[in-house]
Amino acid sequence: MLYPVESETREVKDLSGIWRFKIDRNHEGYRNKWYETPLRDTIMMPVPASYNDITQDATIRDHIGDVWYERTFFVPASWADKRIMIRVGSATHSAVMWVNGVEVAAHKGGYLPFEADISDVVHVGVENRVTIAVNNILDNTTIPIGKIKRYDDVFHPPGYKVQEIYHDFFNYAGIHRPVKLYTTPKVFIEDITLVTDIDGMDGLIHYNIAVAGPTSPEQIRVRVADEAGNIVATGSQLKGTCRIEKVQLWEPGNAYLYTFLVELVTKEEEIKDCYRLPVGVRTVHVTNKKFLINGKPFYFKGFGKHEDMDIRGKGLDDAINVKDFNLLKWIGANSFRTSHYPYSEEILQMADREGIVVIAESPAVGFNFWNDKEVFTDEHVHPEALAHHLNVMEEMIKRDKNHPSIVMWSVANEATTHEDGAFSYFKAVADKTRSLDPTRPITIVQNTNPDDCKVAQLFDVICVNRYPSWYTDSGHLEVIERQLEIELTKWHTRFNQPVMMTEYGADTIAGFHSDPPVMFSEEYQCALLEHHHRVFDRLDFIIGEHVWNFADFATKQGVTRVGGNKKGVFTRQRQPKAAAHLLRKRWHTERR
Ligand code: GCB
Repeated sequence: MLYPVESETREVKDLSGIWRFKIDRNHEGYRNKWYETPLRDTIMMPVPASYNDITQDATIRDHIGDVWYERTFFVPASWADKRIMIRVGSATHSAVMWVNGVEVAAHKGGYLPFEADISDVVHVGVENRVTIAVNNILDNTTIPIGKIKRYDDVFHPPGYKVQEIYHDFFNYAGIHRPVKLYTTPKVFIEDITLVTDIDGMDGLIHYNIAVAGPTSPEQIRVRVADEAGNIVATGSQLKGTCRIEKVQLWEPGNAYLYTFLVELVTKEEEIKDCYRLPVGVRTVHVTNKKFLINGKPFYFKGFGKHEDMDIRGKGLDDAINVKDFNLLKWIGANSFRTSHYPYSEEILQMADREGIVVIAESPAVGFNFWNDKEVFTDEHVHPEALAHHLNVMEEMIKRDKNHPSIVMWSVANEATTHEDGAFSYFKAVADKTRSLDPTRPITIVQNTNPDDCKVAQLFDVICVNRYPSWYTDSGHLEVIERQLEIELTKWHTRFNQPVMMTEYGADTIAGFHSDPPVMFSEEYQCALLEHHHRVFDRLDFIIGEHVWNFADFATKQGVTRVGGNKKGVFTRQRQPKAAAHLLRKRWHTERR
Protein backbone atom coordinates (compact mmCIF):
# COMPACT_ATOMS: atom_id res chain seq x y z
CA MET A 1 0.00 0.00 0.00
CA LEU A 2 1.64 3.19 -1.15
CA TYR A 3 1.95 6.16 1.19
CA PRO A 4 0.08 9.17 -0.21
CA VAL A 5 2.60 11.57 -1.69
CA GLU A 6 2.38 14.58 -3.93
CA SER A 7 3.75 14.51 -7.44
CA GLU A 8 3.06 16.27 -10.71
CA THR A 9 0.11 13.87 -11.15
CA ARG A 10 -1.09 13.56 -7.55
CA GLU A 11 -2.32 15.93 -4.85
CA VAL A 12 -2.63 15.44 -1.09
CA LYS A 13 -4.89 17.35 1.28
CA ASP A 14 -4.34 16.75 4.98
CA LEU A 15 -7.50 16.82 7.10
CA SER A 16 -5.59 17.10 10.39
CA GLY A 17 -6.99 19.70 12.76
CA ILE A 18 -9.93 20.09 15.07
CA TRP A 19 -12.77 17.64 14.37
CA ARG A 20 -16.22 17.49 15.98
CA PHE A 21 -16.36 14.65 18.49
CA LYS A 22 -19.02 12.85 20.42
CA ILE A 23 -18.97 9.94 22.86
CA ASP A 24 -21.63 7.34 22.14
CA ARG A 25 -22.54 6.69 25.76
CA ASN A 26 -25.77 4.79 25.05
CA HIS A 27 -24.58 2.84 22.03
CA GLU A 28 -27.12 4.55 19.83
CA GLY A 29 -24.99 6.03 17.05
CA TYR A 30 -25.45 3.20 14.57
CA ARG A 31 -29.12 2.68 15.46
CA ASN A 32 -29.90 6.36 15.10
CA LYS A 33 -27.71 6.73 12.01
CA TRP A 34 -25.53 9.51 13.35
CA TYR A 35 -23.69 9.48 10.04
CA GLU A 36 -26.75 10.68 8.09
CA THR A 37 -26.83 14.24 9.40
CA PRO A 38 -24.26 16.47 11.08
CA LEU A 39 -23.49 15.37 14.65
CA ARG A 40 -25.09 17.47 17.39
CA ASP A 41 -23.71 18.40 20.83
CA THR A 42 -20.13 17.77 19.89
CA ILE A 43 -16.89 18.85 21.55
CA MET A 44 -13.57 19.79 19.92
CA MET A 45 -11.13 16.99 19.32
CA PRO A 46 -7.70 17.20 17.68
CA VAL A 47 -6.80 14.76 14.91
CA PRO A 48 -4.33 13.10 15.10
CA ALA A 49 -4.42 12.41 18.86
CA SER A 50 -5.77 9.95 21.38
CA TYR A 51 -8.98 11.39 22.83
CA ASN A 52 -8.37 9.95 26.32
CA ASP A 53 -6.25 12.70 27.91
CA ILE A 54 -7.68 15.72 26.06
CA THR A 55 -10.61 16.55 28.35
CA GLN A 56 -11.10 16.82 32.13
CA ASP A 57 -13.69 14.06 32.01
CA ALA A 58 -12.64 10.64 33.33
CA THR A 59 -15.66 9.04 31.66
CA ILE A 60 -14.25 10.08 28.30
CA ARG A 61 -10.80 8.81 29.26
CA ASP A 62 -12.23 5.46 30.32
CA HIS A 63 -15.08 5.15 27.80
CA ILE A 64 -15.66 1.65 26.41
CA GLY A 65 -17.21 1.47 22.96
CA ASP A 66 -17.76 3.91 20.10
CA VAL A 67 -16.79 7.53 19.72
CA TRP A 68 -17.72 9.61 16.70
CA TYR A 69 -15.59 12.07 14.77
CA GLU A 70 -16.77 14.37 12.02
CA ARG A 71 -15.57 17.23 9.87
CA THR A 72 -16.32 18.86 6.54
CA PHE A 73 -14.11 19.52 3.56
CA PHE A 74 -14.20 20.91 0.05
CA VAL A 75 -13.05 19.14 -3.06
CA PRO A 76 -11.16 21.44 -5.45
CA ALA A 77 -12.85 21.84 -8.85
CA SER A 78 -9.63 20.63 -10.48
CA TRP A 79 -10.22 17.19 -8.93
CA ALA A 80 -13.37 16.54 -10.98
CA ASP A 81 -11.77 13.98 -13.33
CA LYS A 82 -9.46 12.39 -10.74
CA ARG A 83 -9.68 9.31 -8.60
CA ILE A 84 -10.26 10.76 -5.12
CA MET A 85 -9.17 8.70 -2.12
CA ILE A 86 -9.58 9.18 1.62
CA ARG A 87 -7.01 7.49 3.81
CA VAL A 88 -6.95 7.12 7.59
CA GLY A 89 -3.42 6.56 8.96
CA SER A 90 -4.88 4.60 11.89
CA ALA A 91 -8.00 4.48 14.04
CA THR A 92 -7.69 2.47 17.23
CA HIS A 93 -8.95 -0.28 17.32
CA SER A 94 -11.68 -0.51 14.70
CA ALA A 95 -13.61 1.99 12.64
CA VAL A 96 -16.36 2.62 10.14
CA MET A 97 -16.17 5.64 7.85
CA TRP A 98 -18.94 7.44 5.96
CA VAL A 99 -18.64 10.24 3.44
CA ASN A 100 -21.80 12.28 2.93
CA GLY A 101 -23.67 9.56 4.81
CA VAL A 102 -22.45 6.73 2.56
CA GLU A 103 -20.39 4.01 4.19
CA VAL A 104 -17.04 3.89 2.38
CA ALA A 105 -14.81 1.80 4.63
CA ALA A 106 -14.77 -0.47 7.68
CA HIS A 107 -11.52 -1.56 9.27
CA LYS A 108 -10.39 -3.73 12.17
CA GLY A 109 -6.89 -3.22 13.63
CA GLY A 110 -5.79 -0.10 15.45
CA TYR A 111 -2.31 0.58 14.10
CA LEU A 112 -2.57 0.30 10.33
CA PRO A 113 -4.09 2.49 7.63
CA PHE A 114 -7.23 2.01 5.56
CA GLU A 115 -8.57 3.92 2.60
CA ALA A 116 -11.52 4.24 0.25
CA ASP A 117 -12.19 5.51 -3.23
CA ILE A 118 -14.71 8.32 -2.74
CA SER A 119 -14.71 9.71 -6.28
CA ASP A 120 -18.43 8.89 -6.64
CA VAL A 121 -19.63 10.16 -3.27
CA VAL A 122 -18.01 13.58 -3.02
CA HIS A 123 -19.27 16.72 -4.73
CA VAL A 124 -17.44 19.71 -6.10
CA GLY A 125 -18.89 23.08 -5.11
CA VAL A 126 -20.52 22.04 -1.83
CA GLU A 127 -19.30 21.02 1.59
CA ASN A 128 -18.65 17.30 2.00
CA ARG A 129 -18.84 15.56 5.36
CA VAL A 130 -16.71 12.71 6.67
CA THR A 131 -17.87 10.78 9.74
CA ILE A 132 -15.74 8.15 11.47
CA ALA A 133 -16.98 5.93 14.29
CA VAL A 134 -14.05 4.53 16.25
CA ASN A 135 -14.35 1.61 18.66
CA ASN A 136 -11.77 0.80 21.34
CA ILE A 137 -12.98 -2.61 22.50
CA LEU A 138 -10.46 -5.42 22.83
CA ASP A 139 -11.74 -8.98 23.14
CA ASN A 140 -10.77 -12.54 22.26
CA THR A 141 -11.05 -11.80 18.53
CA THR A 142 -8.80 -8.73 18.47
CA ILE A 143 -5.06 -8.05 18.41
CA PRO A 144 -4.09 -6.98 21.09
CA ILE A 145 -6.27 -9.48 22.84
CA GLY A 146 -8.51 -8.36 25.72
CA LYS A 147 -11.79 -8.96 27.45
CA ILE A 148 -14.82 -6.98 28.52
CA LYS A 149 -15.43 -8.00 32.11
CA ARG A 150 -19.06 -7.65 33.17
CA TYR A 151 -20.06 -7.51 36.83
CA ASP A 152 -23.36 -8.85 37.98
CA ASP A 153 -23.26 -8.32 41.73
CA VAL A 154 -24.55 -5.88 44.31
CA PHE A 155 -21.16 -4.27 44.76
CA HIS A 156 -21.14 -2.71 41.29
CA PRO A 157 -23.72 -0.52 39.56
CA PRO A 158 -26.15 -2.37 37.24
CA GLY A 159 -24.56 -3.21 33.91
CA TYR A 160 -21.08 -2.31 35.18
CA LYS A 161 -18.23 -3.45 32.97
CA VAL A 162 -14.52 -2.79 32.52
CA GLN A 163 -12.15 -3.28 29.63
CA GLU A 164 -9.54 -5.80 30.72
CA ILE A 165 -6.30 -5.48 28.83
CA TYR A 166 -3.45 -7.94 29.06
CA HIS A 167 -0.68 -5.62 27.98
CA ASP A 168 1.30 -3.01 29.85
CA PHE A 169 0.43 0.20 27.99
CA PHE A 170 -2.59 2.44 28.25
CA ASN A 171 -5.39 1.52 25.86
CA TYR A 172 -5.24 4.84 24.04
CA ALA A 173 -7.86 5.24 21.32
CA GLY A 174 -9.01 7.61 18.64
CA ILE A 175 -7.72 8.73 15.27
CA HIS A 176 -4.00 8.46 15.95
CA ARG A 177 -2.60 9.31 12.54
CA PRO A 178 -3.57 11.85 9.91
CA VAL A 179 -6.62 11.53 7.69
CA LYS A 180 -5.72 12.53 4.16
CA LEU A 181 -7.48 13.08 0.88
CA TYR A 182 -5.37 12.32 -2.13
CA THR A 183 -5.84 12.00 -5.83
CA THR A 184 -4.49 9.76 -8.50
CA PRO A 185 -5.30 9.70 -12.19
CA LYS A 186 -7.92 7.10 -13.22
CA VAL A 187 -5.15 4.85 -14.55
CA PHE A 188 -2.66 4.80 -11.72
CA ILE A 189 0.35 3.19 -10.07
CA GLU A 190 -1.28 1.02 -7.45
CA ASP A 191 1.71 -0.57 -5.78
CA ILE A 192 5.48 -0.95 -6.00
CA THR A 193 7.50 -3.74 -4.39
CA LEU A 194 11.25 -3.36 -4.17
CA VAL A 195 13.77 -5.97 -3.06
CA THR A 196 17.43 -5.08 -3.05
CA ASP A 197 20.60 -7.13 -3.38
CA ILE A 198 24.33 -6.62 -3.74
CA ASP A 199 26.42 -8.02 -6.60
CA GLY A 200 30.07 -7.20 -6.07
CA MET A 201 30.36 -3.42 -6.25
CA ASP A 202 26.88 -3.06 -7.77
CA GLY A 203 23.46 -2.82 -6.21
CA LEU A 204 20.40 -4.56 -7.61
CA ILE A 205 16.83 -3.36 -7.21
CA HIS A 206 14.32 -6.03 -8.16
CA TYR A 207 11.02 -4.28 -8.76
CA ASN A 208 7.43 -5.22 -9.31
CA ILE A 209 4.90 -2.53 -10.21
CA ALA A 210 1.12 -2.90 -10.11
CA VAL A 211 -0.95 -0.60 -12.29
CA ALA A 212 -4.74 -0.32 -12.04
CA GLY A 213 -7.53 1.45 -13.89
CA PRO A 214 -9.91 1.08 -16.80
CA THR A 215 -7.19 0.97 -19.49
CA SER A 216 -3.57 -0.17 -19.68
CA PRO A 217 -0.83 2.41 -19.69
CA GLU A 218 0.97 2.89 -22.99
CA GLN A 219 4.47 2.87 -21.54
CA ILE A 220 6.12 2.28 -18.15
CA ARG A 221 9.19 4.28 -17.37
CA VAL A 222 11.40 3.43 -14.40
CA ARG A 223 14.31 5.55 -13.29
CA VAL A 224 16.58 5.39 -10.26
CA ALA A 225 18.13 8.67 -9.17
CA ASP A 226 20.97 9.09 -6.66
CA GLU A 227 20.86 11.72 -3.90
CA ALA A 228 22.26 14.34 -6.29
CA GLY A 229 19.47 13.63 -8.78
CA ASN A 230 21.62 11.79 -11.35
CA ILE A 231 19.85 8.92 -13.12
CA VAL A 232 21.84 5.78 -12.32
CA ALA A 233 19.56 3.05 -13.68
CA THR A 234 16.44 2.74 -15.82
CA GLY A 235 13.74 0.23 -16.75
CA SER A 236 10.68 -0.03 -18.95
CA GLN A 237 8.66 -2.99 -17.68
CA LEU A 238 6.28 -3.66 -14.80
CA LYS A 239 8.75 -6.18 -13.46
CA GLY A 240 12.52 -6.16 -13.70
CA THR A 241 15.85 -5.41 -12.11
CA CYS A 242 17.78 -2.15 -12.04
CA ARG A 243 21.53 -2.43 -11.64
CA ILE A 244 23.29 0.46 -9.90
CA GLU A 245 26.97 0.45 -10.63
CA LYS A 246 29.26 1.21 -7.69
CA VAL A 247 26.27 1.41 -5.43
CA GLN A 248 26.20 3.45 -2.22
CA LEU A 249 24.69 1.12 0.31
CA TRP A 250 22.09 1.91 2.94
CA GLU A 251 24.07 1.24 6.10
CA PRO A 252 23.11 1.57 9.77
CA GLY A 253 24.12 5.08 10.84
CA ASN A 254 24.98 5.95 7.26
CA ALA A 255 21.80 5.89 5.25
CA TYR A 256 21.90 6.47 1.53
CA LEU A 257 18.55 6.72 -0.21
CA TYR A 258 18.07 6.52 -3.96
CA THR A 259 14.77 7.60 -5.48
CA PHE A 260 12.85 4.98 -7.40
CA LEU A 261 10.68 6.87 -9.88
CA VAL A 262 7.85 5.16 -11.75
CA GLU A 263 6.01 6.94 -14.56
CA LEU A 264 3.09 5.94 -16.74
CA VAL A 265 3.71 7.67 -20.06
CA THR A 266 1.77 8.00 -23.34
CA LYS A 267 3.35 7.51 -26.76
CA GLU A 268 3.49 11.30 -26.98
CA GLU A 269 5.65 11.31 -23.83
CA GLU A 270 2.90 12.77 -21.68
CA ILE A 271 3.25 11.69 -18.04
CA LYS A 272 -0.08 10.28 -16.86
CA ASP A 273 0.96 9.18 -13.37
CA CYS A 274 4.17 9.17 -11.41
CA TYR A 275 5.32 8.03 -7.96
CA ARG A 276 8.65 8.51 -6.19
CA LEU A 277 9.73 5.98 -3.60
CA PRO A 278 12.90 6.29 -1.51
CA VAL A 279 14.95 3.08 -1.69
CA GLY A 280 17.99 1.97 0.27
CA VAL A 281 20.09 -0.86 -1.11
CA ARG A 282 20.98 -3.34 1.61
CA THR A 283 20.86 -7.04 2.42
CA VAL A 284 19.98 -8.90 5.61
CA HIS A 285 21.08 -12.41 6.57
CA VAL A 286 21.20 -14.44 9.76
CA THR A 287 23.71 -17.13 10.75
CA ASN A 288 23.57 -19.19 13.94
CA LYS A 289 25.55 -16.52 15.81
CA LYS A 290 25.32 -13.28 13.86
CA PHE A 291 22.89 -10.84 12.30
CA LEU A 292 24.38 -9.54 9.06
CA ILE A 293 23.50 -6.29 7.33
CA ASN A 294 25.28 -5.99 3.98
CA GLY A 295 27.28 -9.07 4.95
CA LYS A 296 28.70 -7.39 8.07
CA PRO A 297 27.80 -8.38 11.66
CA PHE A 298 25.36 -5.90 13.12
CA TYR A 299 24.96 -5.53 16.90
CA PHE A 300 21.60 -4.00 17.91
CA LYS A 301 21.98 -1.19 20.48
CA GLY A 302 18.79 0.57 21.43
CA PHE A 303 15.36 0.21 22.92
CA GLY A 304 11.91 -1.13 22.91
CA LYS A 305 9.86 2.04 22.46
CA HIS A 306 6.26 3.19 22.52
CA GLU A 307 4.30 5.79 20.65
CA ASP A 308 3.42 7.66 23.83
CA MET A 309 3.43 11.20 25.13
CA ASP A 310 1.61 13.53 27.50
CA ILE A 311 -1.81 14.74 26.37
CA ARG A 312 -1.71 13.48 22.76
CA GLY A 313 -1.22 9.85 23.91
CA LYS A 314 -0.48 7.85 20.78
CA GLY A 315 -1.27 10.66 18.33
CA LEU A 316 1.37 11.31 15.69
CA ASP A 317 3.56 14.23 16.73
CA ASP A 318 6.45 15.27 14.48
CA ALA A 319 8.13 17.26 17.27
CA ILE A 320 8.25 14.26 19.63
CA ASN A 321 9.35 11.93 16.87
CA VAL A 322 12.20 14.15 15.71
CA LYS A 323 13.23 14.63 19.34
CA ASP A 324 13.28 10.85 19.81
CA PHE A 325 15.53 10.35 16.79
CA ASN A 326 17.84 13.06 18.12
CA LEU A 327 17.95 11.27 21.47
CA LEU A 328 18.63 7.92 19.80
CA LYS A 329 21.62 9.48 18.04
CA TRP A 330 22.77 11.33 21.15
CA ILE A 331 22.82 8.13 23.19
CA GLY A 332 24.50 6.12 20.43
CA ALA A 333 21.57 3.78 19.73
CA ASN A 334 21.43 2.24 16.27
CA SER A 335 18.03 0.55 16.42
CA PHE A 336 14.64 0.13 18.09
CA ARG A 337 11.74 -2.30 18.14
CA THR A 338 8.25 -1.03 17.38
CA SER A 339 6.99 -2.63 20.59
CA HIS A 340 4.14 -3.58 20.64
CA TYR A 341 2.42 -2.56 17.37
CA PRO A 342 3.26 -1.08 13.97
CA TYR A 343 4.37 2.53 14.35
CA SER A 344 3.38 5.36 12.03
CA GLU A 345 4.74 5.41 8.49
CA GLU A 346 6.21 8.81 9.28
CA ILE A 347 8.44 7.27 11.98
CA LEU A 348 9.63 4.55 9.59
CA GLN A 349 10.45 7.18 6.97
CA MET A 350 12.61 8.95 9.56
CA ALA A 351 14.36 5.68 10.39
CA ASP A 352 15.09 5.15 6.67
CA ARG A 353 16.47 8.67 6.39
CA GLU A 354 18.52 8.56 9.61
CA GLY A 355 19.93 5.04 9.22
CA ILE A 356 18.24 3.67 12.33
CA VAL A 357 17.52 -0.07 12.15
CA VAL A 358 14.01 -1.25 13.04
CA ILE A 359 12.49 -4.52 14.24
CA ALA A 360 8.85 -4.13 13.22
CA GLU A 361 6.37 -5.78 15.55
CA SER A 362 2.74 -6.73 15.09
CA PRO A 363 0.17 -5.76 17.76
CA ALA A 364 -0.04 -9.36 18.98
CA VAL A 365 0.58 -8.70 22.65
CA GLY A 366 -1.19 -9.97 25.75
CA PHE A 367 -1.26 -13.69 24.89
CA ASN A 368 0.04 -14.54 28.35
CA PHE A 369 -2.08 -12.95 31.03
CA TRP A 370 -4.39 -15.74 32.13
CA ASN A 371 -1.87 -16.88 34.70
CA ASP A 372 -2.57 -20.52 35.46
CA LYS A 373 -5.09 -20.96 32.64
CA GLU A 374 -4.29 -22.12 29.13
CA VAL A 375 -4.24 -19.23 26.69
CA PHE A 376 -4.41 -20.98 23.34
CA THR A 377 -7.98 -22.24 23.69
CA ASP A 378 -10.95 -21.08 21.60
CA GLU A 379 -12.35 -19.36 24.68
CA HIS A 380 -9.33 -17.12 25.27
CA VAL A 381 -7.99 -16.83 21.73
CA HIS A 382 -10.95 -17.18 19.40
CA PRO A 383 -10.19 -18.58 15.90
CA GLU A 384 -11.13 -15.13 14.61
CA ALA A 385 -8.09 -13.72 16.46
CA LEU A 386 -5.77 -15.91 14.39
CA ALA A 387 -7.55 -14.89 11.19
CA HIS A 388 -7.19 -11.26 12.25
CA HIS A 389 -3.54 -11.76 13.20
CA LEU A 390 -2.82 -13.17 9.72
CA ASN A 391 -4.61 -10.23 8.19
CA VAL A 392 -2.65 -7.76 10.31
CA MET A 393 0.64 -9.37 9.20
CA GLU A 394 -0.49 -8.96 5.62
CA GLU A 395 -1.52 -5.31 6.04
CA MET A 396 1.67 -4.51 7.94
CA ILE A 397 3.97 -6.09 5.37
CA LYS A 398 2.06 -4.53 2.46
CA ARG A 399 2.43 -1.14 4.12
CA ASP A 400 6.05 -1.48 5.27
CA LYS A 401 7.81 -3.87 2.87
CA ASN A 402 9.85 -1.16 1.14
CA HIS A 403 11.52 0.37 4.23
CA PRO A 404 15.25 -0.37 4.25
CA SER A 405 15.30 0.38 7.99
CA ILE A 406 13.11 -2.66 8.76
CA VAL A 407 15.37 -5.71 8.97
CA MET A 408 13.13 -8.19 10.80
CA TRP A 409 9.44 -8.84 11.53
CA SER A 410 8.38 -9.69 15.06
CA VAL A 411 5.07 -11.55 14.94
CA ALA A 412 4.22 -11.24 18.66
CA ASN A 413 5.40 -10.23 22.12
CA GLU A 414 5.45 -12.63 25.06
CA ALA A 415 2.96 -15.37 24.28
CA THR A 416 2.66 -18.54 26.33
CA THR A 417 4.78 -20.43 23.83
CA HIS A 418 5.19 -23.44 26.14
CA GLU A 419 1.60 -24.49 25.39
CA ASP A 420 0.90 -27.13 22.76
CA GLY A 421 -1.72 -24.87 21.20
CA ALA A 422 0.88 -22.18 20.61
CA PHE A 423 2.64 -24.32 18.00
CA SER A 424 -0.17 -24.55 15.45
CA TYR A 425 -1.10 -20.92 16.07
CA PHE A 426 2.41 -19.56 15.47
CA LYS A 427 3.14 -22.03 12.68
CA ALA A 428 0.26 -20.42 10.78
CA VAL A 429 1.56 -16.93 11.58
CA ALA A 430 5.19 -17.75 10.72
CA ASP A 431 4.25 -19.46 7.43
CA LYS A 432 2.08 -16.55 6.41
CA THR A 433 4.75 -13.99 7.30
CA ARG A 434 7.42 -15.84 5.32
CA SER A 435 5.13 -16.18 2.32
CA LEU A 436 4.40 -12.45 2.41
CA ASP A 437 8.08 -11.52 2.71
CA PRO A 438 10.70 -14.17 2.04
CA THR A 439 13.47 -11.54 2.22
CA ARG A 440 13.50 -10.69 5.93
CA PRO A 441 14.18 -12.87 8.97
CA ILE A 442 11.29 -13.31 11.39
CA THR A 443 11.16 -13.58 15.15
CA ILE A 444 8.81 -13.87 18.10
CA VAL A 445 9.72 -12.03 21.30
CA GLN A 446 9.58 -14.46 24.20
CA ASN A 447 9.72 -14.76 27.96
CA THR A 448 9.13 -18.49 28.08
CA ASN A 449 11.64 -20.88 29.65
CA PRO A 450 13.92 -22.13 26.82
CA ASP A 451 13.42 -25.78 27.85
CA ASP A 452 9.66 -25.50 27.37
CA CYS A 453 9.38 -23.33 24.27
CA LYS A 454 7.44 -25.03 21.46
CA VAL A 455 7.82 -22.45 18.70
CA ALA A 456 11.31 -20.93 18.42
CA GLN A 457 12.31 -23.38 15.66
CA LEU A 458 9.73 -21.66 13.42
CA PHE A 459 11.74 -18.44 13.55
CA ASP A 460 15.25 -17.17 12.74
CA VAL A 461 16.35 -15.21 15.80
CA ILE A 462 15.71 -15.80 19.51
CA CYS A 463 14.46 -12.59 21.11
CA VAL A 464 14.24 -12.72 24.91
CA ASN A 465 12.64 -10.40 27.47
CA ARG A 466 13.83 -10.94 31.05
CA TYR A 467 13.75 -9.04 34.31
CA PRO A 468 16.12 -10.75 36.78
CA SER A 469 16.40 -8.82 40.06
CA TRP A 470 13.24 -6.92 39.17
CA TYR A 471 10.16 -9.14 38.88
CA THR A 472 12.11 -12.13 40.19
CA ASP A 473 14.70 -11.95 43.00
CA SER A 474 13.63 -8.33 43.49
CA GLY A 475 16.42 -6.22 44.90
CA HIS A 476 19.09 -8.88 44.32
CA LEU A 477 21.32 -7.53 41.60
CA GLU A 478 23.87 -10.21 42.42
CA VAL A 479 21.80 -12.98 40.77
CA ILE A 480 21.60 -11.37 37.35
CA GLU A 481 24.78 -12.59 35.71
CA ARG A 482 24.46 -16.20 36.74
CA GLN A 483 20.80 -16.50 35.77
CA LEU A 484 21.15 -14.67 32.50
CA GLU A 485 24.19 -16.54 31.31
CA ILE A 486 22.59 -19.92 31.97
CA GLU A 487 19.36 -18.98 30.25
CA LEU A 488 20.76 -17.23 27.20
CA THR A 489 23.20 -20.07 26.60
CA LYS A 490 20.32 -22.56 26.77
CA TRP A 491 18.37 -20.64 24.15
CA HIS A 492 21.32 -20.63 21.79
CA THR A 493 22.30 -24.25 22.38
CA ARG A 494 18.80 -25.63 22.03
CA PHE A 495 17.80 -23.72 18.88
CA ASN A 496 21.18 -22.89 17.29
CA GLN A 497 20.07 -19.32 16.56
CA PRO A 498 21.57 -15.96 17.48
CA VAL A 499 20.05 -14.42 20.61
CA MET A 500 18.99 -10.86 21.21
CA MET A 501 17.91 -9.36 24.53
CA THR A 502 14.81 -7.42 23.53
CA GLU A 503 13.84 -6.29 27.04
CA TYR A 504 15.70 -5.78 30.31
CA GLY A 505 15.38 -2.94 32.76
CA ALA A 506 14.05 -1.53 36.00
CA ASP A 507 11.42 1.03 36.98
CA THR A 508 13.27 4.16 38.01
CA ILE A 509 11.98 7.35 39.56
CA ALA A 510 13.97 10.22 38.06
CA GLY A 511 15.70 12.06 40.89
CA PHE A 512 15.44 9.21 43.40
CA HIS A 513 18.94 8.24 44.54
CA SER A 514 20.28 5.55 46.77
CA ASP A 515 23.77 4.22 47.39
CA PRO A 516 24.01 1.29 47.84
CA PRO A 517 21.31 0.97 45.19
CA VAL A 518 17.72 0.11 46.03
CA MET A 519 14.92 -0.63 43.62
CA PHE A 520 13.45 2.41 41.82
CA SER A 521 16.62 4.47 42.31
CA GLU A 522 18.69 5.74 39.40
CA GLU A 523 21.66 3.83 40.83
CA TYR A 524 19.72 0.56 40.75
CA GLN A 525 18.79 1.00 37.09
CA CYS A 526 22.45 1.69 36.23
CA ALA A 527 23.75 -1.28 38.20
CA LEU A 528 21.15 -3.59 36.72
CA LEU A 529 22.09 -2.60 33.16
CA GLU A 530 25.80 -3.05 33.88
CA HIS A 531 25.30 -6.59 35.18
CA HIS A 532 23.42 -7.46 31.99
CA HIS A 533 26.10 -5.91 29.81
CA ARG A 534 28.84 -8.00 31.38
CA VAL A 535 26.97 -11.13 30.32
CA PHE A 536 26.28 -9.88 26.79
CA ASP A 537 29.97 -9.08 26.36
CA ARG A 538 31.00 -12.64 27.26
CA LEU A 539 28.65 -14.46 24.86
CA ASP A 540 29.51 -14.50 21.16
CA PHE A 541 25.98 -15.43 20.00
CA ILE A 542 24.36 -12.31 21.46
CA ILE A 543 23.41 -9.98 18.60
CA GLY A 544 21.98 -7.08 20.49
CA GLU A 545 20.65 -5.30 23.55
CA HIS A 546 17.40 -3.33 23.65
CA VAL A 547 16.76 -1.75 27.02
CA TRP A 548 13.15 -1.58 28.18
CA ASN A 549 12.16 1.20 27.68
CA PHE A 550 13.30 4.27 25.77
CA ALA A 551 11.05 6.54 27.85
CA ASP A 552 8.54 6.27 30.69
CA PHE A 553 5.05 5.62 29.34
CA ALA A 554 1.41 5.49 30.34
CA THR A 555 -0.18 2.23 31.46
CA LYS A 556 -3.50 1.28 32.96
CA GLN A 557 -3.79 2.09 36.66
CA GLY A 558 -2.60 -0.63 39.02
CA VAL A 559 -0.70 -1.24 42.21
CA THR A 560 2.62 -1.82 40.41
CA ARG A 561 2.41 1.34 38.32
CA VAL A 562 2.86 4.78 39.90
CA GLY A 563 1.86 7.15 37.11
CA GLY A 564 2.75 4.59 34.45
CA ASN A 565 5.72 2.38 33.65
CA LYS A 566 8.93 4.06 34.78
CA LYS A 567 11.46 1.80 33.09
CA GLY A 568 12.36 4.63 30.73
CA VAL A 569 15.99 5.61 30.29
CA PHE A 570 14.40 8.98 29.55
CA THR A 571 11.43 10.41 31.39
CA ARG A 572 8.16 10.72 29.52
CA GLN A 573 9.20 14.33 28.79
CA ARG A 574 12.43 12.98 27.26
CA GLN A 575 14.89 14.07 29.95
CA PRO A 576 17.79 11.67 30.69
CA LYS A 577 18.04 9.57 33.84
CA ALA A 578 21.52 8.53 34.99
CA ALA A 579 21.23 5.32 32.92
CA ALA A 580 21.11 7.43 29.76
CA HIS A 581 24.64 8.66 30.43
CA LEU A 582 25.81 5.13 31.18
CA LEU A 583 24.40 3.83 27.91
CA ARG A 584 25.76 6.80 26.01
CA LYS A 585 29.25 5.93 27.16
CA ARG A 586 28.84 2.26 26.31
CA TRP A 587 27.12 2.66 22.95
CA HIS A 588 29.42 5.31 21.54
CA THR A 589 32.30 2.88 21.99
CA GLU A 590 32.68 0.58 18.99
CA ARG A 591 32.32 -3.04 20.03
CA ARG A 592 32.11 -6.41 18.28
C1 GCB B 1 7.30 -7.00 29.49
C2 GCB B 1 6.44 -6.51 28.38
C3 GCB B 1 6.34 -5.00 28.36
C4 GCB B 1 6.20 -4.47 29.78
C5 GCB B 1 7.42 -4.86 30.57
C6 GCB B 1 7.36 -4.38 32.01
O1 GCB B 1 7.79 -8.09 29.49
O2 GCB B 1 6.84 -7.00 27.13
O3 GCB B 1 5.24 -4.63 27.57
O4 GCB B 1 6.00 -3.09 29.81
O5 GCB B 1 7.53 -6.25 30.58
O6 GCB B 1 7.87 -3.32 32.31
O7 GCB B 1 6.75 -5.07 32.82
